[in-house]
Amino acid sequence: MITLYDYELSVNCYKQRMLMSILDIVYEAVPVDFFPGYEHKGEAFAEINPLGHIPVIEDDGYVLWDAHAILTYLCVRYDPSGQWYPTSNPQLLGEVASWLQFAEGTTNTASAARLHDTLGYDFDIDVVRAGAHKLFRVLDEHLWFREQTGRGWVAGADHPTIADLALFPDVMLAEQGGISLLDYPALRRWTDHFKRVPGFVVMAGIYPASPAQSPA
Ligand SMILES: N[C@@H](CCC(=O)N[C@@H](CS)C(=O)NCC(=O)O)C(=O)O
Repeated sequence: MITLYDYELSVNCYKQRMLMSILDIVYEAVPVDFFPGYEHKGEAFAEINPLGHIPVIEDDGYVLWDAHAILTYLCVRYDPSGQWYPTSNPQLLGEVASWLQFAEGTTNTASAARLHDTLGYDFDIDVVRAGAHKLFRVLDEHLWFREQTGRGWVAGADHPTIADLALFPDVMLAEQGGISLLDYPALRRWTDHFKRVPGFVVMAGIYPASPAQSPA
């Protein structure tokens, strides 16, 4: 059984909960008092992750940290379809890896702005918001071109991958960090699209797709 060291409001923990729901993986969540307790910065937690970050998983004694590393591990081990982390398609895999790296950027800008505004984290808010807008412009244009090819996902496949999953919460919750999505129509269409993935789960501030827009 997998254990997820988890904080309900963390985007990076949400990514793990989302993937485990999509892949139907049974897991136990161990809540970490991220705020206001800063448990992830304590000595006991340093035994689990010396960097003091969540998420961390433990799978039958195997401990792994780093949000995107965990996503790749879970896919390779538990996704028989090979869809979410497409190891058998080198070009698609390369694109997924590239967009996962891009998602580090959206986490360090858009989600940092959210941590600043909601939990009082000490970031230069103007810098992180500007950084998020720069990345969102790139992603919005990219997704617009993808739409023209009839493939509405981040990597060039007709199905979502962990690149979509890793970017989704940073985009979807950006407004909590004072970053409006008004100027990014393709981004908004893509978030609606992602909400219809079977197994999609919500977290505070993220709502399911509107039934009115669901296909008949
Ligand atoms: N790339 C890192 C980032 C994870 C991350 O930033 N996690 C946040 C919660 S969403 C965190 O633990 N922040 C604590 C801190 O940086 O002080 C990883 O995946 O381990």
